[in-house]
Amino acid sequence: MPIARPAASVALEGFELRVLHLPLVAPFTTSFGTETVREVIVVRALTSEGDGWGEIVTQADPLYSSEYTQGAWDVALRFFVPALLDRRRVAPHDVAGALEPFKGHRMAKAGLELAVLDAALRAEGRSLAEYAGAVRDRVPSGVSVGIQRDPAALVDTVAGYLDEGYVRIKIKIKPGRDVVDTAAVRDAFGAIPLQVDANSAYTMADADTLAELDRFDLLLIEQPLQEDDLVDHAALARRLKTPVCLDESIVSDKGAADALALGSASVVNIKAGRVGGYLEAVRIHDRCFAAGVPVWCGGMLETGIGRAANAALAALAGFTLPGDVSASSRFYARDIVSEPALLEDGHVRVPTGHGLGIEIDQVALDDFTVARETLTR
Ligand code: NPG
Repeated sequence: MPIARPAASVALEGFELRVLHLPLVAPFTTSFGTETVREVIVVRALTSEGDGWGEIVTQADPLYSSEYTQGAWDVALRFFVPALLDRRRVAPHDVAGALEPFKGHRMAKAGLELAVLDAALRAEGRSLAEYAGAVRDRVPSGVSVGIQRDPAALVDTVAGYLDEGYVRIKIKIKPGRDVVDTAAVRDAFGAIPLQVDANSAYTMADADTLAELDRFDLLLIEQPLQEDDLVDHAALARRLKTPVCLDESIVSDKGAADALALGSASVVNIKAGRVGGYLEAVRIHDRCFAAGVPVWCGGMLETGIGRAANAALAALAGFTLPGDVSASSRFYARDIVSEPALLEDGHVRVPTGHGLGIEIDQVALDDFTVARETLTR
């Protein structure tokens, strides 16, 4: 459903950007590398109506996408923040248009838009969930499990998450660690809801191996091929029984429309950062919902800021598959919000407070800050 009542504008006074280094509770390994510290940019919009918070979900290195933290920092401070401060008043739905002349850098745009959205909704006394049209007050919580030392270690790790109550397991795969890892988890845990994520580690030359995964009755296989391989994904989707889900390939609503028209995906992972913001994410949801295509909310190891926003997004009607919306403790021993997301009976609560419904833990924020810059009008 399109957003029923847009948020009013706020008078922008400035933006504060910080780079944070948050230690992870355990290393997180994907087909593109291992992270032990989450480097992330936190945005604070300073407005006459009050502050708003956002998060730029880039990683330190451009391995998941072409975006990376120093690039986002530079483009945000050099181009995006000045372009927004040029306008005296800005509403959340104006942000994308104001930044549209600048190509790409969707994660940076999304983080700035989120901060404006939070400020505007707080000023109005509305929650993000209410604004976006949420239909649930809690969302089922899936967990993304990185590649482990060996399949036995993977089984141990998955057992721990199942004990905690996660309702869906996603395992990362890469060539050589696909069929064996998936078989190990299926053998150990039977018919649990299970899916795999390749983070674009394969080509069509691997189609036979990927077809072997069909026997595991997976919910889906996520992003097997390269970001720009929509036609190959369509060919692979015809070949596999396992539903193909796209992540990296979908960077806009238009891209989602193209992928659906081509048959490149029968499920879509929606990440607000990847598509340039929560408003574009809602548009993709609406398109998929109208087309009967299931969507789920992806994760980018968000802090409590983005995690709260993701829980609100995942509460829309079309999010029919559990998302990577896990408890904060999945990644962090200490978060930067005063009430980090908890796992309760396999679910995460949708925040009801105004805006994102979070309170920043200012001490934690300062402790994790490694760089800071403020631009004002
Ligand atoms: O639960 O936040 C989470 C992590 C989910 O696996 C996850 N994210 O490819 O989807 C991904 C992956 C990722 C994380 C990608 C960080 C890029 C950066």
